[in-house]
Order: sequence, then structure tokens, then C-alpha cells
Amino acid sequence: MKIVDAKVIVTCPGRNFVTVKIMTDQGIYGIGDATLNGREKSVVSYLEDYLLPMLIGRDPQQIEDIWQYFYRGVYWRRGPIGMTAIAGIDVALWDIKAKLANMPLYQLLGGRSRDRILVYSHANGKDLDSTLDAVRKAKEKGYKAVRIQCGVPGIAKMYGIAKSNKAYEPADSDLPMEESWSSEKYMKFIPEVFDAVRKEFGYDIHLLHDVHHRLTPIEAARVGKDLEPYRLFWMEDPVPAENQESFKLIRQHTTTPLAVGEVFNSIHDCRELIQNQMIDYIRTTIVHAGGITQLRRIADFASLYNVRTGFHGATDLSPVCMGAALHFDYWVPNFGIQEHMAHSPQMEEVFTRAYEFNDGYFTPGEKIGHGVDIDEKLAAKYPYKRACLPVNRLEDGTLWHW
Ligand code: GCO
Ligand code: MG
Repeated sequence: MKIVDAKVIVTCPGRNFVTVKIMTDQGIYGIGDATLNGREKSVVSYLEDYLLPMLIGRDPQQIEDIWQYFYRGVYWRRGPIGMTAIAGIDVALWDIKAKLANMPLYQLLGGRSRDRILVYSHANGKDLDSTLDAVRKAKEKGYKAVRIQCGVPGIAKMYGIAKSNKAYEPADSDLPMEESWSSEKYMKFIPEVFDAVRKEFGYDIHLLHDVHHRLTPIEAARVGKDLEPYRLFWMEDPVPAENQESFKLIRQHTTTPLAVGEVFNSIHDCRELIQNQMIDYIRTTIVHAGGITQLRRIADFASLYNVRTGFHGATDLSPVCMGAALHFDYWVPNFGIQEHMAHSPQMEEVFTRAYEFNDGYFTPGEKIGHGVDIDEKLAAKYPYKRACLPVNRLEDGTLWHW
């Protein structure tokens, strides 16, 4: 069997998505997500100018060797652009292999380890009332786990809060918009938010929260401690993870579970945090970390330390990534939870999917392969539009972590 053609499809049905499509001499094809929010074209160039030409003529069944060729065989290893490009190819190859085997992808991975996949939704509001309202709506839709983000009094525009009538964080500005931040105001307010949520909804719902890398280690330790009475499922990205020593300090002070890793792209980024048991959930995703081939290794390594998976699943990860992730979640023994933010109907017209939501849980579907496909004609109607994520400044103008 041979790869006869490989291409990249870029489409913007409301936001930009990059999809790799690999064709074989037997008529079977596979697709993979290679979207890197706000830096899409760099991945497209890496694929078109370098990786895809090297694929032609290879046997698509040799997923491992192709992965090693693009990772080990390249002097410049790792990094979000290269690893996202490898992921796009890797998932397309797994899709082909599952189709060849005439199986849904999860069967090829080892079969399912659970009946259904717990996902968390988002509830965000500009103030407490609208946040409580959003939790109510998520519950009505059946979600059993909800991530809470709430505007902080005195902070004008901040991470995680929707503009009216829009999904939060639309990444729709041609050049980055600016947001603002005050750790002091946030730290004072956030326990009040969780107090109000638990008072109204009780403890029979999982609550999560994303700090989005904004605190110092001792501040994160304080927030973790203050949130302990509200029994969070997790506190995410409390500090930037470049200096992983920081997590020792946070861990010494709080039993609030920690989730980290959505910006990681290599098993080496995850190793220290996992092996020192400084986190509880690893969020590294298929699309940003070199595909299923590397993520399997990360998940197996994590299982040795009781660290469970909790993959990133915001809308900037395409339905192709979501489909592949759900097959992975169905199989992976140390599964924790999966993030879910619904794609718009327009996006779901371009990407057809086999996965299904039912009462707070997903199943990946029984279609062979990963079950997600792209309508290329429709995709062509939505040309790429540059869209940047915001940047963030402290109140005195200092550039801060976003
Ligand atoms: C999350 C993430 C997202 C990211 C976004 C960046 O936990 O879902 O933090 O909100 O910011 O996916 O592209
Ligand atoms: Mg996050």
C-alpha cells in the first residue's frame, strides 16, 4: 500500500481549521487535525513545504516509522508548529489504518474501557448572576461537569468571558486585542464565585476552573487552599509551566487537584510534573502533541503515577481532533474527563461526525476510522481569515501571561 497524495485543507467556517488529508493507492483516505490557534499558516507551510512531499510513496501502515522519521529524523525537534504538523499526519494515518482494519479507531487501540465518556462544558458570565445562569443552562443540557469562569469586579476585559452573543474567546481580531488583569482582585473574588455556585447547585456536580497561567506559585497555593471547601474537580494551569519547580510549592499547600498541559507538545514537557506527582490530570492533546502515537506514551507513563487524562477540547481544536480524542478516551485506562465546547452548526456542516452527546457523556460512534470527515466543497466556501488570540496586561501596563 502506498501514499499517492497528501494535502492541507484550510477553512474558516466561523474560525480557522487546518486539516491534513492523505490519499492511498487503494482509494482509502484519512484525515487529521493540524490547527494551531492564531498560528495556523505556519503549520500549513511546515506541512506543505516539508512533511507532505516526504510522505509520497511511503506505506501508510508504517505509522510508527513515519512518526520517527518526522521527529527523530529532523534535527529541529519538538515545538508547537512541528508537533501539530506531525499530529495532523499521524491522526490521518490512524484513520487509514482503522479503515483498513474495518474497525472504529477505539477497537484498534485496544477496545473500550468504559461505556461512555464524561465531558465538561463551560459556564462563563460577566458577573456572578450571569455565571449562575450559565451553570443552570449547562445543567439543563445534561452536563455533569462544568468549568466556571466569571468576570471579576474592577477588571474590564479578561480571559474566559464571552462578548455578548458570542462564544467566549472567539479569536476573531485581525491583530491581538488587549485584556487586563489584577491577581489581587481575582484572588479576593474567586472563592465568592464558587461559594455561590455550591450554594445554588450543591455538591452533586463537578466544578472546574482555569487560572490560565496568571498567578505566581505562592498566589496559586493560596487560591488552591481558599477553594478547598468547594471540592473542585480541578484547578487548571495555575502558573506558567516553564518552571515546573513551581508546582512543588503549590502542592505543599493545597489538596485542590491540578490539571496542566494544554500547551505542551512533547512527552518531555510532561515527564517531570507526572513523575514527581505534582499534577493530577494531564491535558496535553492529540493535535498539539504529535498525535495518537505520542499521546499513548504520555498516557501510559501518566498511569504509573495515578495521573489521569483530561484533554483540552476548546472549539479551536477541530471536530477531527474531537473525534480522535473521543476514541482515545473510550480506550485509555486512566481516563479522567474530556473538555467539550460545542462547535457551531456551520462548523458541523463542514465536518461531519459520528460522535454523539447524551446526558453529559459522549460516545465516539461505530463508524470505521475516527468517524469524522470533511466536506471539501463546503470548506472551500470559507477562506482563511487571520484571527489572533488576545494579549494581557496588568493594570499598570506590564505585559502579563495570557
Ligand atoms: C481551555 C483553554 C482554551 C485556550 C484556547 C487557546 O482550557 O479550554 O485554556 O480556552 O485558551 O484553546 O487556543
Ligand atoms: Mg485551559
